Amino acid sequence: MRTQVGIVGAGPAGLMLSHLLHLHGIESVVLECRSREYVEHRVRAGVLEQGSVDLLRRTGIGERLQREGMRHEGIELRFDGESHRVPMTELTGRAITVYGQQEVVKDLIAARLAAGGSVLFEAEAVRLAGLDSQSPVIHFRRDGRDEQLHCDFVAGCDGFHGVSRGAVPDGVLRTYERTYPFAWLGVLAAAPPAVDELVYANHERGFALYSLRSPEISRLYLQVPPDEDIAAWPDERIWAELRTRLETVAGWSLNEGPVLEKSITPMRSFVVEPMQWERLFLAGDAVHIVPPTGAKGMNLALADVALLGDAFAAWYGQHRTDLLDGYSAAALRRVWRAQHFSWWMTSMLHRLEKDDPYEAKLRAATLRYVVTSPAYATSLAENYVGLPEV
Ligand code: FAS
Ligand code: PHB
Repeated sequence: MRTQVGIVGAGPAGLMLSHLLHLHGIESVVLECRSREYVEHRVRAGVLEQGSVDLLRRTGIGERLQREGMRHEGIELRFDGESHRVPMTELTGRAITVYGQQEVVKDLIAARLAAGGSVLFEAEAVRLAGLDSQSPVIHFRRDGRDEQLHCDFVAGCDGFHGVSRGAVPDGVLRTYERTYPFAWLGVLAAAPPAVDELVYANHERGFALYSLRSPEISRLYLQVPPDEDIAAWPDERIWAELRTRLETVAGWSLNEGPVLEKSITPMRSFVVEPMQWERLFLAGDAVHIVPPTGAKGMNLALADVALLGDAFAAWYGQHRTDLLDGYSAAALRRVWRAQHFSWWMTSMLHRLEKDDPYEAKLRAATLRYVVTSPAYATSLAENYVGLPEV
């Protein structure tokens, strides 16, 4: 097989890149090791920044998003029995849209296939070769056979556990990492959300988040110890803990319902630099991870490939190399802004098992400052809705 850009991974990054290349008349093939069914039903992120919504709309993927996405103009911070709304749109003029990552993936797959795009499912990339040549090769396995995809460039969009990052020779990449002493237990429940906007709660027993997917589906999260076994959390225990951490304001209670899915996600901050090597370009979780507290993961992936799509268009259209050469530096400016914001939101809202008393006081002071200082609230808001340019 031969194409212009070989893409490993059919998550938001890989699919959006393939779509953007198509709009520029550039051929690509997406290799995805999982089935279409699997990737379209994998429950992950839920919040789109204004910039991501604008990108989906201006590239023709926004029709269902416009119909089913829920525009939110604020979030609530809940602590010490108080409830404080951060009026993000009032402060920034921008908003977020709640629309599940799996819906974005479904819309992108549908668009690619409708346009005759090549997305090969159950095709696992096993090795990238010739990255320092003008014709790299992606070795992959499909239907029990070894196959090769010859291309001009490789886009590594295969997430944290993919093969692309490992294809860069030792000594090239610098890794920056932080792991957190807690994880998130995520629940998808058939229960009408008892909130109009997302509620981030800081409780003495730990963090909780009340999000949503539709008027009928709630998405909730609980801070749990880092090595927690999901088997230790029967539904009753989950609901009891969510009630404890969220029902802290008078006259309000959450809505319970059948749990459709529950899983535990570890929390880490992770970046490798540079995000490119020779003819390999890395994007999304393949090259950076943020704790989901700031709802940045999927949005960063889309921002990376928006840059990469323009860079490939300049190379193929005008034989310009400057945007491709400058991809990593340009992407990393937004990556590090999102890394800081995600770390800051995580540190402000989570409690440690053996909380350092000084840290606990700093956290309380930060929360108090966010809800009393318009300047600090604006800082949170502009990062949360997404900075137009960094
Ligand atoms: P993805 O991981 O989405 O996609 C990579 C794709 O590559 C996958 O489909 C994988 O199957 C495929 N792949 C891997 N190796 C391959 C190989 N060798 N060959 C072919 N294909 C291969 N972000 C938020 O903002 N909010 C959240 O609440 C949130 N929750 C999350 C929960 C979980 C369990 C996880 C893992 C992540 C969560 N994230 C969240 C972050 C998540 O949304 C990512 O940021 C987003 O999926 C990044 O998109 P991609 O970079 O496309 O990577
Ligand atoms: C979600 O709805 O899945 C969600 C929302 C906000 C976050 C993380 C996850 O910070």
